[in-house]
Amino acid sequence: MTTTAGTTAGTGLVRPYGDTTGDGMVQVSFTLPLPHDKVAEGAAAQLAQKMGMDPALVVHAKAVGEGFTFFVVYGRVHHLVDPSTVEVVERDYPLLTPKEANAAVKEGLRRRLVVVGACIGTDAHTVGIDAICNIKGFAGEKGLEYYRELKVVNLGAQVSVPELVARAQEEAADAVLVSQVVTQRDAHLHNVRETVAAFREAWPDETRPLLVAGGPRFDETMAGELGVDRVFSRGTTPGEVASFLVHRLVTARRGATVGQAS
Ligand code: B12
Repeated sequence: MTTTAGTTAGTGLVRPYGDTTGDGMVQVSFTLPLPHDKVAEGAAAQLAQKMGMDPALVVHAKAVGEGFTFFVVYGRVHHLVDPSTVEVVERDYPLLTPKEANAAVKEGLRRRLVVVGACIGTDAHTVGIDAICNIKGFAGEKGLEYYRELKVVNLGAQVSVPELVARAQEEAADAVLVSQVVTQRDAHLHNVRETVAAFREAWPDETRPLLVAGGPRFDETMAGELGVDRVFSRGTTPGEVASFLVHRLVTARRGATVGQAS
């Protein structure tokens, strides 16, 4: 039984909706390596049916270059999803204002906290790392360069892993921020793994800079699998990153020292 809110009564299960609540309608888009004709449209509908859409209606088809067609298909799925089984990375540190972050670094570290950022590999998409690092910031928040107690070295685009290691060593970085936007052939995952391996080789675990990866198509639950300390994804704000760095590099470490001493 489906309630008007699109949830299945009492179970917490939900289904998507398009025209009327709980109707199961979804829209997907994809490209097939076929010239645009009726056969191609039929193939698109067949693919959507095999993906579980029934009925599946091709609502848009457009030739994109020779021998390829882009499709949008609208149709009904019958699947239910259970939000209670979804795994997410919840923020496990307090959000600090720049003033609070500066005060914590000043008191806890007694020197500026050094952050090196870069967009690595052949990736030239710097808008994301700039949104986090540059003073002008993102989403109404100032970037890390605004924080008086942070020294930010933003290396920009297409930085090689050896260059990143060398600069992190030279700057005695406390944290290194790696941005990856292009995901073709899983380049973002390969590049981050290469970075992790290089950092493990260059530093012993106890002194290795905190390694943070970010970009719109990362799955935040993948930090452990990739070997980084944290993954940030779409819509990250500079304040979240600053708060995380202060938490891991200052507050939590001080807490550990205090705890050990007592
Ligand atoms: C602008 C842009 C470009 C510009 C980049 C200019 C620049 N200086 O950055 C130019 C024109 C150069 C460009 C080129 C290309 N692009 Co482009 N580009 C885009 C576009 C339109 C916007 C990206 C962007 O700026 N987003 C805004 C920022 C603020 O968002 P963000 O990057 O997600 O960053 C946020 C978070 O992810 C996070 N974050 C990001 N990095 C980090 C790092 C850390 C440490 C942390 C904590 C957080 C964090 O914080 C940020 C703020 O919230 C996207 C499509 C789109 N709408 O997203 C395509 C897109 C990324 N580009 C794409 C492609 C394919 C290319 C090219 C290969 C095209 C070509 N054939 O030449 C080239 C590649 C060039 C190269 N060598 O990398 C594809 C990538 C597809 C894929 N599967 O990987 C996209 C998705 C477009 C598409 N739909 O096909 N591109």
